[in-house]
Amino acid sequence: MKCDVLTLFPDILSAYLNESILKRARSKGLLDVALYNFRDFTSDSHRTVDDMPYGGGAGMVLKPEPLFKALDVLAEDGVPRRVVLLSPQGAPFSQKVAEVFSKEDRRIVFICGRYEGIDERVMSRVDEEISIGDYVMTGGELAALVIIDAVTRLLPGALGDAKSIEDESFTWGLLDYPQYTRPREYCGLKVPDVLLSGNHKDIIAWRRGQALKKTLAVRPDLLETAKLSDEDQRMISDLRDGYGSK
Ligand code: 9D3
Repeated sequence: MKCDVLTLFPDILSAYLNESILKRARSKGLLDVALYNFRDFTSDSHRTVDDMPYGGGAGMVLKPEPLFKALDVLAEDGVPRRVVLLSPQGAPFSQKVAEVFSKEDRRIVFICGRYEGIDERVMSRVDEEISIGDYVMTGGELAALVIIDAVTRLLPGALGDAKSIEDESFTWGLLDYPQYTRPREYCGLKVPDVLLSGNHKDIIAWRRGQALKKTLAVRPDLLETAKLSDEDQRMISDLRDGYGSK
């Protein structure tokens, strides 16, 4: 993925982009992120980015000029771009949207809002508006990082690879089963015997059961859309009837 981020606080993003998986994806050339402070595209001596809302009301509104100017300067390189505004009014981000972005050939411009909002005329330059969930943050920077993070791990070669992606397609739409590592017993807490049995079929079945049970308990809504086998359906009915106590 190639992207540009327009923000008043580029340092918020650079810290996260310069660690771990994202750092490695960037050095491998899988992820290309350019950060721009749109205050640098103001033309007044005070470098003003916001102003009072027409019609009155609390808070400040981001002025259109710095964002228009930033988009104009980016466009000078002639590279096609998809412009995404991060805002609480946006369509919900999801794993599906992450997959779409991971396959996008254009550069993606992420515009991060702040303050109470953005002058609506900026929408004339925006292709889509995206939200990361129904809660109010102080700006779009964390949303940009959430999206870049979720997309990056889908880029071929960005993760340790193959196996974990393969497991994902099997459990898609369900919550994860519990994981254990050494030691076999810690503070009196034991690893379930089945995981030490060496019986691969039993382990697969146990994990599937645990994933279904966890999903039923915490996110029953996910069971409406998950791909479930007849065996899964039977297990869920049993769990609903109160079998399989733990
Ligand atoms: C819904 C609140 N708005 C009512 C006047 C004002 C407002 C508050 C906070 C407008 C923007 C913001 C900053 N939030 C984002 O820029 C944002 C966001 C979010 O707050 N929640 C979920 N996803 C996103 S993406 C960008």
